[in-house]
Amino acid sequence: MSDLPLTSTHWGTYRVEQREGSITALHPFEHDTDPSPIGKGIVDVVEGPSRITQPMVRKSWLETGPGAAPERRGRDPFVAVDWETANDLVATELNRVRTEFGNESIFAGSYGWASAGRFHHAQSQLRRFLNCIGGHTQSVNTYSFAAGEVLVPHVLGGFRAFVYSEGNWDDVIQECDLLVAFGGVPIKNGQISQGGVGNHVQRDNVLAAADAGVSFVNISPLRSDVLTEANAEWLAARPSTDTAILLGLAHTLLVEGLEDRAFLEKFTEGFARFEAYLRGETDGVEKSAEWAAEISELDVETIRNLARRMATSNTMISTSWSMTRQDHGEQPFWAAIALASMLGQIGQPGRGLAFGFSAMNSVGNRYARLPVMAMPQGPNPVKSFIPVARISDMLLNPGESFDYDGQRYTYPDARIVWWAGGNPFHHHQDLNRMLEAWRRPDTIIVNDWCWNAQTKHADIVLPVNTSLEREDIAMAGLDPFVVKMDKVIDSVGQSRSDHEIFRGLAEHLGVADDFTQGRSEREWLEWIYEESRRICAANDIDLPSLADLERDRWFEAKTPMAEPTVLERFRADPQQTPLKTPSGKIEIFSETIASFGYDDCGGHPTWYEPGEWLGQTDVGTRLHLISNQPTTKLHSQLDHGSVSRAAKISGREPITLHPNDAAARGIESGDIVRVFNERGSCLCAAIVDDVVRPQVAQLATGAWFDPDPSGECKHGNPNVVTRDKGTSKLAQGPTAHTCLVEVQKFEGDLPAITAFDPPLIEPNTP
Ligand SMILES: Nc1nc2c(c(=O)[nH]1)N[C@H]1C(S)=C(S)[C@@H](COP(=O)(O)OP(=O)(O)OC[C@H]3O[C@@H](n4cnc5c(=O)[nH]c(N)nc54)[C@H](O)[C@@H]3O)O[C@H]1N2
Ligand SMILES: Nc1nc2c(c(=O)[nH]1)N[C@H]1C(S)=C(S)[C@@H](COP(=O)(O)OP(=O)(O)OC[C@H]3O[C@@H](n4cnc5c(=O)[nH]c(N)nc54)[C@H](O)[C@@H]3O)O[C@H]1N2
Ligand SMILES: [Mo]
Repeated sequence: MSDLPLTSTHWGTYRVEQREGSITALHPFEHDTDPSPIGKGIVDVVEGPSRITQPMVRKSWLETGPGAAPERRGRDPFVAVDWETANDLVATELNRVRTEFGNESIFAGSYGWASAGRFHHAQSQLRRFLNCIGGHTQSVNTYSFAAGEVLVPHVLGGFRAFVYSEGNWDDVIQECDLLVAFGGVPIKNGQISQGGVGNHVQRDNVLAAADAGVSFVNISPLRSDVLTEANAEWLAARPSTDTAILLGLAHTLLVEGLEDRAFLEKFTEGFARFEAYLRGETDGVEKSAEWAAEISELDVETIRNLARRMATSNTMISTSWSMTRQDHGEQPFWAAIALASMLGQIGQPGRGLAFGFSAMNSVGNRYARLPVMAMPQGPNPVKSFIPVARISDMLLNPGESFDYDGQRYTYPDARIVWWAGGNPFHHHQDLNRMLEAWRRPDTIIVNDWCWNAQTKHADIVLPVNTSLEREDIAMAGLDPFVVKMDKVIDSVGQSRSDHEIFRGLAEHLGVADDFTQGRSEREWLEWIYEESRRICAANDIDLPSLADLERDRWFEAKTPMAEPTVLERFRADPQQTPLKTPSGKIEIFSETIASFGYDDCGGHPTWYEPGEWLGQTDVGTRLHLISNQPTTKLHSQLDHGSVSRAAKISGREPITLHPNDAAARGIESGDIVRVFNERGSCLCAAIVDDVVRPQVAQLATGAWFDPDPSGECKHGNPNVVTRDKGTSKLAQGPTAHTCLVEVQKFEGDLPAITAFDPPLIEPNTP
């Protein structure tokens, strides 16, 4: 087995078997102690009807050119063309838009996860190519934690420097008594690490912490967000009320004199302003435990007792990334930092604050991150950008202005939209609104390998090969394993790597030398690896020669973290190692943010009523929908594969309902239900289980959008009903987790699932 070629994915490393040029099996890597089943899902879909094997052009677009019948996107047949024709069409369209509108009108934010592998990173290849011809409009921040990425730098002086390493399992196991996890410690999410995983460690760490006597508190609408074996206390709060709970805990500390005044004095800025708010001096509302209990539907004494336990234990607060994907998603992170500051334990081992244990496998491990080279994108002369989740706003409102992190900017007039390595039909909220926006650009180009909703809604589809069809190196820096990814089979059909696609286009546009710098794919790979080796060596990390790596196929560069973390250094010496904030301290009050004058994000952690939630007076029979990350796949990737399909019921995505809510609607496990609100509707299959709290419905993301003629998704994609509003003017992050829906039993004839069928393809008859 260990002689078989290796491949790396975001969900793990696998040995690959092939016979006569076709993939026959994937086996877990022998050094993975808790391998993810997700990988096997690729075997039956590398080839087959859902694979795109030739460049494709939407029929109306081919016949009448850019802007043709945009309402027919997703409905028109496609026409298969050869690469020469595809390159001609794309190059001509790029030149038209560049000269008539300027490069700003090429939107290539192209957000998404693509595949593991340092060289074949789809977005880098796309942006490098576009930067060779004058640049493109970008997107900033992530769907993962936009609100945290923009807020936390104002409060702690950075975000990425904290998110993976502040708080680690070794110290939790040794030092922590009480782990209070907002959004839990979801092992399902620990299957993933961006850029590749060698060994999955989250489950073992949770079990070791439980064995060591750590008490887990799971504050979440889902009991299963902490492993059963950890015996967590489950506080099933209303979704999107974390900020109120955090404020109620903070208020309890305050009125019971449990706050660490010495810590607040020495290490934080502006606590007095926050204290006045907690005491109700600024708005007449005390943020008491009673107040928090009413909002969250937790028990008052539970909140009070938790505050007391936190003050008298070695306490770690873990804040799941999901909290940033709710309305006002800046606030729970800020309130958690404020609460941890009041406890005074920040910067001590196993205590204080961690950003989302098990959000990915790489969170909470105390080893040095590998400093590695990325595929260089080159300078982008275009300065225009959007916050990533404002894609529909941009397309619907060209020329209009928007707020973001203290400034006002203008939406560009995007004429070309280009996606390589991401899927907005998976990731974006309110898909019906997005479909409206999707009609605005003249031309939509997508590089992808399968007929998912996004390729079906494109004008020009450029077929890429999968990572099993090209060589690469997995070396994202987050995971200690470096894996030489073998090319196991030839490219399926006429598919090409993203690099090869852009090299072809660069030749057409006369910028091939700029794009390739004279290097072949193999020479780029060698260059990226040798550069990474050099940078690692400068940081005392020795990577093997490429020849040795190719011989052994993998290398574990596990180097203990040499340095204390930022917060450990800050606690040890706040004068010498201040935070990179204006005051050098933790900004419980931020003059900077206050100076922006936003009505939806003021100068200190604040409870703002969410746009939709169970506490609103007209909630009626609606349930709160949690569209969390799926267990059997990564986002939309491999939804068409065997592993994801095995978890569906009657071919539809399962939705979990509490027995009370199911009974009230006459719904039983296995029934098909319609989930809907004013934004849209979808069909799913019910699982009735008290693993969710009453009034909450849980429907994971990832089912490929499969609209019937009326727009109802037959397959269960939650983003037809989620809301498309920014977290606030500060971060403008997505708010998918703040969403109310009606759920009804579906009666009538079940429509067939067409999500995995290719579109109609016509031969090219000139
Ligand atoms: N309702 C709701 N929505 C959410 C979330 C939520 O919690 N709730 N979470 C959000 C989050 S955190 C995220 S990160 C996003 C994820 O959203 P995305 O990252 O956009 O989702 P993926 O399905 O990973 O999309 C990757 C696409 O790249 C393609 N691909 C794979 N390899 C290659 C390659 O080598 N080249 C090219 N060109 N393409 C390739 C895949 O086929 C797939 O279509 O979703 C967000 N959406
Ligand atoms: N298997 C798998 N793993 C993944 C991914 C995947 O697609 N599949 N995606 C990866 C990516 S891109 C990311 S960004 C991370 C995201 O990691 P997270 O943000 O942690 O992911 P979620 O599953 O959205 O949320 C975790 C849990 O938070 C709970 N939750 C939801 N809303 C609330 C709330 O208002 N309050 C509280 N307290 N809890 C709430 C939900 O019950 C949910 O199960 O996951 C990564 N891991
Ligand atoms: Mo994410």
